[in-house]
Amino acid sequence: MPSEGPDATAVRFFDETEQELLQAAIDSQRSDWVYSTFITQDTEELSSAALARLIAATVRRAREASARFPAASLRGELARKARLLPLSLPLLAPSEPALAQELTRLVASMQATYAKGRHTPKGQSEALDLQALSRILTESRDPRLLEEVWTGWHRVGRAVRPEFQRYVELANLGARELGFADTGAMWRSKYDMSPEEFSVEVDRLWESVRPLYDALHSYVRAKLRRLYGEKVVPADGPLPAHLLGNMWAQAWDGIYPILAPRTGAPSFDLTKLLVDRKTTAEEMVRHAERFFVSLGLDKLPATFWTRSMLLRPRDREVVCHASAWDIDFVDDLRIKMCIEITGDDFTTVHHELGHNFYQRAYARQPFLFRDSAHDGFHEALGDTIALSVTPEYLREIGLVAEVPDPSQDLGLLLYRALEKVAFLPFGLLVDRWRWDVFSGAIPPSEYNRTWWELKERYQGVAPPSPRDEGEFDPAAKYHVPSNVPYMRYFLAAILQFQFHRALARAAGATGPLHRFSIYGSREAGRRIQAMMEMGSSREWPDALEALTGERRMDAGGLLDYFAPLQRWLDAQTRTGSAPS
Ligand code: X8Z
Ligand code: ZN
Repeated sequence: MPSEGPDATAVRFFDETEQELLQAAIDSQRSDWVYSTFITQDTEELSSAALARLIAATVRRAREASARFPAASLRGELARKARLLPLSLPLLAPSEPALAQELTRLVASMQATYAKGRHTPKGQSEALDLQALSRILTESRDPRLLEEVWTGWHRVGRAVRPEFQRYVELANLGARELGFADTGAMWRSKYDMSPEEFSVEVDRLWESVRPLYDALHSYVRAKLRRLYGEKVVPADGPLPAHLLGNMWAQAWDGIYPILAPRTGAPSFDLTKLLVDRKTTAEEMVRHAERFFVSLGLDKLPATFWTRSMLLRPRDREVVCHASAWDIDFVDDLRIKMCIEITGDDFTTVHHELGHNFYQRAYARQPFLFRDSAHDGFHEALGDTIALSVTPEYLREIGLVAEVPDPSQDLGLLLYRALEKVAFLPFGLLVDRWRWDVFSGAIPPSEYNRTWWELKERYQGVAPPSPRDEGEFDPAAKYHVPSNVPYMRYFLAAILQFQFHRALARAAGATGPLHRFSIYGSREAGRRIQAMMEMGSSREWPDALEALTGERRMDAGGLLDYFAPLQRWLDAQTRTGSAPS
């Protein structure tokens, strides 16, 4: 029998690798699902053990691949698999099993601490969870209560700090064993360019949207000053983080009623509509599913409806932060959410289903390509659909009786900007901070100071009162204790408008982008499907091109979308008048 050529050996090696990793990944997902929907000491232990096994298998296979098949010896699909293999998980662990187990236990424990976080505001008898505290941040206009609630939640970070510090050390050991400088460099290596180039790329994108952010920030300051007075809201410098209607000041639409323009405010409120109609959580998800189906995509499998967790259970601790799952990497799709009947969660439901439709579309790819083109694509897809939840669309599906007059567009645009434009610097700074933590540029003794330095530099926000190193405020944000990379959301915030503009044009839009919905457009659906089914089998510019015809990430879509708002904001600043 002739001996196998080098290519055939590599093909076989990667086939076996993918089989082994698929099985380990399914095991890990199942344990993680049970843990996330029922947090106990036992499920914490089982899920961290399963993750440790998956990481160990990945690390072993990645080492063997690089030893047996040097990069230059592989071409095409095999070369791409070899590149993606060590990048397939957001966490690498040292090959010493005791250390790997220690690391995955730390992550499960940090995540559990966050999930169980509660605070009892002064004068109240009940301990409130994050959702209840967040509701107070949007509804109360009492700066003292807002500060109390903000500070109370942020205590959750204190207990996480020592675990986080050890996690950084161990995760870095794992990343270094596979040849990365540190975990941050590993995260930055997933974008088909060098880690350094990626860092420059995100700065380029940020610079292009910064003037719009600055204009919004000035407008919001003027409105807040008028409400809270000059002593609470300073004339310049950062805005107080507890007054912006969100625990991390990452989106400001929660206080839209304070910030609405005097004329041109929308005459309907999606939360109120949903509540008035007694819409259930499941109906919200059905609405979202119908949108995807209108584009020509298949309905969700029946198991989605029996296996998903849509509501917070009363009798056990769960991870409420929304997520989407594909347990078997084929079609065991689920979401896990603690849905509240709000316009915000209506958007989040579309976001999560975007993940599920993407997952199913690439399920026919080899295991190592069952991922989005880059992680920003995964996060952008459902948000792109949510941009098409326009008043006209809501009328079409019978949720509103009448479409507001175009004179109210300004309010709608402002609302969207408070959600999307306000988010941009936050989306950027979380990993600017973590990259420096992983590289050692930020030592543990400066974790909190540097966090607030970045919050001030990028977002222009400050804590209600000075914070010291006894606190650990980064861990009051889900993705930090849970080891979820965050730059993906910054990229998604830009990409979703690039997608929306391209799809709107493909669907025949002529008017302003913010008025257009791709609902029912088969051409938009074809492009989305073409991009999604590629998975990560090609470099991301190919996937971007399949959907948009463009090969570069570009904030032009976002700037076009908000152009009417930007003109209005600029006019206010130019005339020096207080915002109307
Ligand atoms: O974490 C999420 C999703 C789950 S992938 C709900 N998002 C970021 C966040 O909540 O901070 C969506 C927008 C940003
Ligand atoms: Zn997401």
